[in-house]
Amino acid sequence: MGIRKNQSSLTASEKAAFVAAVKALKANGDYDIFVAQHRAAFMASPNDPAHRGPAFLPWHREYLRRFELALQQIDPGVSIPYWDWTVDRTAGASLWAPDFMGGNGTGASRRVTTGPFAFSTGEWTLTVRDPGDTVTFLSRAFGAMGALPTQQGVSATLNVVPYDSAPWNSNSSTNTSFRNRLEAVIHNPGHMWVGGSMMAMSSPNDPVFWLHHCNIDRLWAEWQRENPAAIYLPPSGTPNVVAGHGRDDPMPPWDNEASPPTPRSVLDHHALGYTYDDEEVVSPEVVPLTVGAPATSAAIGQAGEIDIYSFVVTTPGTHVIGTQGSTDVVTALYGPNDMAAIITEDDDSGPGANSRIERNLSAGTYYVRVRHYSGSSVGSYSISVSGSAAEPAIPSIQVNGPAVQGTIASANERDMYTFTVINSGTHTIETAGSTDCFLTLFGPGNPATFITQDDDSGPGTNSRIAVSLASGVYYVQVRHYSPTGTGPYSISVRT
Ligand SMILES: [Cu+2]
Repeated sequence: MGIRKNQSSLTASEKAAFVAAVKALKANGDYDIFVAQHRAAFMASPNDPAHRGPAFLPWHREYLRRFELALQQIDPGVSIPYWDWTVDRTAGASLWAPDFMGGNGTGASRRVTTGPFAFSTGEWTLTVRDPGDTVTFLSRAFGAMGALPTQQGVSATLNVVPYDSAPWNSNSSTNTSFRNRLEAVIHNPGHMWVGGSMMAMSSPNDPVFWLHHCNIDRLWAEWQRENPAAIYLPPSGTPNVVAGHGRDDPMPPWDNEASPPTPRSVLDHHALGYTYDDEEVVSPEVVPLTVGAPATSAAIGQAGEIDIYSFVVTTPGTHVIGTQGSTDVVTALYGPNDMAAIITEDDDSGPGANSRIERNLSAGTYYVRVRHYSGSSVGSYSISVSGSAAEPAIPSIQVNGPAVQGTIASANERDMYTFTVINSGTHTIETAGSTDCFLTLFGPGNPATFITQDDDSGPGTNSRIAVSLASGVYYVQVRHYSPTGTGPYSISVRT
């Protein structure tokens, strides 16, 4: 998972790598495509899919992530840094040094003449510009218009709930719309303080755009963490909401893709593949639950912790995900087969302060995220999943956990196990014992997707599969090599 760091903490080589990747993207033409997408969004006004509406945050999250992935095509070690303007508030900040963003503009034209993005380098010519704009060099005018947001202003913004409110545009009250407050009161002044190129519809021409928006995205992520029950608003189909801004609306300009991003699909930034360097430690392990099995005991061990579970539905039908105990936990359900696709969230539908989600679920793998209702509290709980239909329980194997004992008790028996890969990499699945076992591996996410099989690569007649696996849920089938053979064995998965 890529870590987005505070730009002030980057090493000289990290700064150089970011700058080099940005300039490579500029040189190959892709950078200007990003600039054009941002300009096109503005020019679609009043039907702008990206600004002055609820999707301001999701649209830019998707946009930044695509930009970051493009940078990583050039240098996999690069992530977008963020600019915390509540701390780095002057032209003297290292952000503006010649080894990073370069400095303020000079002269009447406010031309940037220092750093890697100065026009004089010959490598930073503005080719995508607003209509009528003929200026081909980067310009900045620090502080000429407006002031940078303060910590006080940011804190007041983070306290606003709900996410958004009618009329779902730039007129939404900044007391009842977190989005509009963050957009209008925090984000817009950042563009204005930098000035020059950052004032344009083509503002991504200034590379500091990405660092500015990265900080906006970080604040949204922080707000989401502090308000786990506050869902994205409004739902699709809400009257007078511009297309692309409803929760399940495909977001232009990506709406013609096979599975276009929606505001809902980008709500979990971890699922998109990145995190921020200031996030509290999140329990990294996905704990497999079995439908119909006894409850699993767990705890929110530290403030802000999120526990993640997975379970596999093989028999479609009504399922109940419930917590037990005296801790006020909030549970969110995701899937099928997509850790980022939220289905629903619940706080207190169960007994006491427990959560309870009852849903008709199709076959597939589901994920459950559990956190304390209060971001500052801890406590123990237990969690279980039950299904209305008799669900054949698939025992799970913990990666690097103890070997699981099994037996081929009758001719032609096939034992199925599941395991969850969190960190992609080489995994070794193998049997031990004196029974001639045969392994078949399936997944990820689908017990019908064949990966590989093995008979005797392990010691003796044991089977061993060593394979590089991406994160996800896998299924492994054990049978005897002989259709009539039986016998005990054990099975393990190790990295
Ligand atoms: Cu924008």
